[in-house]
Amino acid sequence: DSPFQEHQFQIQRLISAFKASLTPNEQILLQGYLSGWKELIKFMDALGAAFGLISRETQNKISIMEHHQRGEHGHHYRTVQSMVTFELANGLVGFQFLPEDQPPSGCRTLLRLHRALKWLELFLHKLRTSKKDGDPSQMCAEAYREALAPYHRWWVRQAVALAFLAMPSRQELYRIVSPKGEQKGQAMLLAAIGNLARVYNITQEVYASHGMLELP
Ligand code: 1PZ
Repeated sequence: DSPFQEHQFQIQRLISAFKASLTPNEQILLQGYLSGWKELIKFMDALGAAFGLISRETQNKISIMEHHQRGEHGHHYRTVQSMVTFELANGLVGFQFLPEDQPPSGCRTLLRLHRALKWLELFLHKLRTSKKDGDPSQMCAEAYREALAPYHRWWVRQAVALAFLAMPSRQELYRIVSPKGEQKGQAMLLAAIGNLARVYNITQEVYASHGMLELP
């Protein structure tokens, strides 16, 4: 094994992280959730410099979550559910506006990652079911229009559109996902999508039940 291996994206680690984030009684452990996201940063870094902005923004959101986890009330940030309960009970969610004098809430920060997870689920599904001549740039853009664009400001949508143009070919993507060939890759993608979707759906229910799907 190469000594650099842990810096390289491995879809198996992505699958394991999101799988491990889900407890038997459907609590979502933030540690697993965030390590899944850290694996995704490696994926973006493998795609090249054009994805730097998106990768840094992802790291930003992860850092805010980790800041909460290290804080005085860190033990409340063990699961999505305990975080929501804690921030709701203490008026920390920020339903009206984004505070300027303190870090953004865990709830509104996780919501950004949560929406992006839907993008990923859609994109991976398109990639898995695509034909040999499928164009990943287009798959990205379609998934983006559906899952994320409605929440992004104009300049962000422009920047993201540019990044999509730099998307590698389908063949190259499959090579990153699975060096062992396309068939194996499709099976891995299916497993990844299944685990992402389960975590997404539970989070979505938690957020919906508290009217938290539109936090500023
Ligand atoms: C392969 C890479 C595909 C990327 C998919 C599309 C993601 C677009 C994310 C663009 C983020 C760059 C600019 C900053 C955007 C922020 O305004 C928003 C909203 O946060 P706020 O301003 O409200 O604090 N940030 C986000 O939406 C977080 C997005 C996280 C990055 C998602 C990456 C998708 C995972 C790709 C894995 C291959």
